[in-house]
Amino acid sequence: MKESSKVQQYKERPSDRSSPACIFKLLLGLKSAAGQSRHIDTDNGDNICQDPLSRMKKKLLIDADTGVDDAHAIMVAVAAPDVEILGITCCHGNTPLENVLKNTLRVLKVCNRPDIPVYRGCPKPLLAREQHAGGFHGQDGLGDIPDPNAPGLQLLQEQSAAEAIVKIVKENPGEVTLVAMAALTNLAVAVQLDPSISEKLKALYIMGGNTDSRGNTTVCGEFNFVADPEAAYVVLDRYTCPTYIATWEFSCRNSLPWSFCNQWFAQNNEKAAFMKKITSISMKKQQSAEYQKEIAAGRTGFNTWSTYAMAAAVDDALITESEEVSSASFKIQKVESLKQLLVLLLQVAVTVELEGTYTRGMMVLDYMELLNKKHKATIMKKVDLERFKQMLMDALK
Ligand SMILES: [Ca+2]
Repeated sequence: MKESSKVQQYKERPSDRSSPACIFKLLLGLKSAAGQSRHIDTDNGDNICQDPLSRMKKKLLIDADTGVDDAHAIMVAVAAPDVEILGITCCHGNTPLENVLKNTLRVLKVCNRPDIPVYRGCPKPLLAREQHAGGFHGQDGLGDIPDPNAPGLQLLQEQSAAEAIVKIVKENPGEVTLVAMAALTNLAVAVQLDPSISEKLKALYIMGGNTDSRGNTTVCGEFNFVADPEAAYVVLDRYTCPTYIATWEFSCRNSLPWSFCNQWFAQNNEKAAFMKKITSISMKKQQSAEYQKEIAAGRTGFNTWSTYAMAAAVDDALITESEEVSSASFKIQKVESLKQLLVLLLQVAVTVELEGTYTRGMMVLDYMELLNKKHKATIMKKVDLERFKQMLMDALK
């Protein structure tokens, strides 16, 4: 086994740089320079502990099929400090595209953020049969609790989702974090329109795929990847920016205690009431015996799938250190910081099965490096659940 001490670098949130935590991290960084396989990103020494006045907001672009969990995730992003949402591109998925568009506008209305641009995306997969998850999310995708005063689709931007992804990424090179919470059709079309966006992104966070060949839609397939396997293949093949994946099994292993949901919904305001209403069907479904069969080595509890990817994207500044503990064909990193959200990560090349009778749409992890892919994705393994809960609570304040 080849020994290696390759160092991972993660961006420091500018607003943290003048804090005591920043100073502590810098001290750790000096320690790492003395021979430890740890590293604190120093931005080449130019940009450490800046004046808070010079801080920049993190730029997020969201692709969604809103969807109950995507609604949760959008509300987490809207509530996050130091985050600017450049737009939300909508895709078919948990519910038909027309519902996704309406639902996204409804969520932004509850958040009092109608200014965030919303874009119409692809209504169907590239090749696969169109499918939805109304049994889980409600037939309208948002708990079947209609709002007679819901915003109209005249609020949508004229540009298509794929065009908007290309435009926004090119206007902000190296600055945009793209959070993909739906089938990956819009992302696949966007990179076909302009391949250069794959390296102009700061990072890509995906909710989708699986690691242990456990499915939630087919025997071996997670919904977002099964909903458009060809698009998932294209995205994992063509996007070469740092890529982080919140898989199905990861979300199961980090599900929330039911008691937390009671606390979450108990906040006495419009957002909490909205959240409780739209989540009701999904919660009942997750408490059913049928759903328990889907849970992969997880624990009983509430799972808000996309929100894990969103939380990691919003809070990636907390991934300030990594340690390589295996250096064969893949790497496992322990992430250590004062406040850690993701505490264990795995780096490996990934792709998607397109032809299997039982496995079409299943994510494939290339531990043996037989695919000869240079680009490795980072697979999330474990989350700091207390910190995650706090982000969810803050989303309803
Ligand atoms: Ca979704």
